[in-house]
Amino acid sequence: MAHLKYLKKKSCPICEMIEYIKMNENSTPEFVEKFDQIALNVADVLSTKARILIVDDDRISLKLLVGLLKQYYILDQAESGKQALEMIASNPPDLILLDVMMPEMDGFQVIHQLKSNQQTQNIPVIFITALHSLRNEEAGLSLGAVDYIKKPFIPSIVLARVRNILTMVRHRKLLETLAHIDGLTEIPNRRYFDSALRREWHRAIRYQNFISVAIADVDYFKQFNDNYGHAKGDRVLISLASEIRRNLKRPYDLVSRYGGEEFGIVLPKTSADKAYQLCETIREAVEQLNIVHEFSSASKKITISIGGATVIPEQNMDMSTLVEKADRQLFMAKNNGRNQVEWA
Ligand code: GH3
Ligand code: MG
Ligand code: MG
Repeated sequence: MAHLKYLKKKSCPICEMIEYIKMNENSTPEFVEKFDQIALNVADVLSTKARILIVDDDRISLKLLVGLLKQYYILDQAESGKQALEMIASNPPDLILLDVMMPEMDGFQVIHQLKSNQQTQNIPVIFITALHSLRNEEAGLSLGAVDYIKKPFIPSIVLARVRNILTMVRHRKLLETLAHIDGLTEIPNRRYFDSALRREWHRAIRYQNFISVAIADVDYFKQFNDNYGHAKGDRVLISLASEIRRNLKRPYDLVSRYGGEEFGIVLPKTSADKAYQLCETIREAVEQLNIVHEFSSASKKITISIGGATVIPEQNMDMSTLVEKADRQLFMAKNNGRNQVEWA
């Protein structure tokens, strides 16, 4: 519960909203537990110290800024535009403080590159510069900088502006976090599945690794809902989500709520053999939950069917072909009698 105490100390509208919902719904423990989970994700965002990259070829000015900010933030430093771009690509910061006048590549060129790249275009940039003319300020802002601070700067003003912008960054991250969580099961949703799969797909192309995808679907779930009620069906989905998640051991393995009673699983760097075995373990684990389902023709318990597929993707391959393959295998698993895993 430490995260909840942490949240209470923060004045953040989203945290207040979560607290409000919790207070008003405290009659149902599941509901409170669900919001505790969301709060945990929110606390993760809030408790992570923001990272700032300071880019300046003038060591004195670099030192001044570091001295000012180091007790509040994690700082990276670059002394040229080129070095900054490399650091941003390998480890994107939350905010960039960018000098304009630098040899070889100036700050305007740096921001231009950042804004033309989808991976970096949303990182806020503040110019801190000795260029005082309105024309330069206008140029900096129109290139997409969020602020333009003139040297010699006033420390308290820099600190306040940095803090304001990082508050906005944090709110955006919170919204992104909340927008990626399925409301019922508390696991990532379909939107997150799509973006995670895209990321892993490109990584698999780059390093020529296996990537496996599986779709798990509850057997005769309509019958379950019709006979035991939708609320009980919802509780089954919550149990299944946490059971599948419990069986994924590696940090980059992912389970998400893919559709109504379907779960999408992404297993990067996993061969067909290993992925099949893991899904077989998951299928058994679900069976072992022993959730009674008298109306299932596959078993008298809740079971799942899983279809999966594995590839080492090529540059020109479309990621959706892998999901379609897994879907066809799921169809086969259903046709062959359900409560089984089929793999391609
Ligand atoms: P099959 O073995 O072929 O998959 O049969 P099925 O009955 O599971 O499949 P069908 O596609 O006919 O029905 C899926 C059911 O899943 C229908 C719907 O009531 C249920 N379902 C989908 N989303 C939810 C949900 O959020 N909560 C609950 N309780 N049920 C859901
Ligand atoms: Mg289905
Ligand atoms: Mg089903």
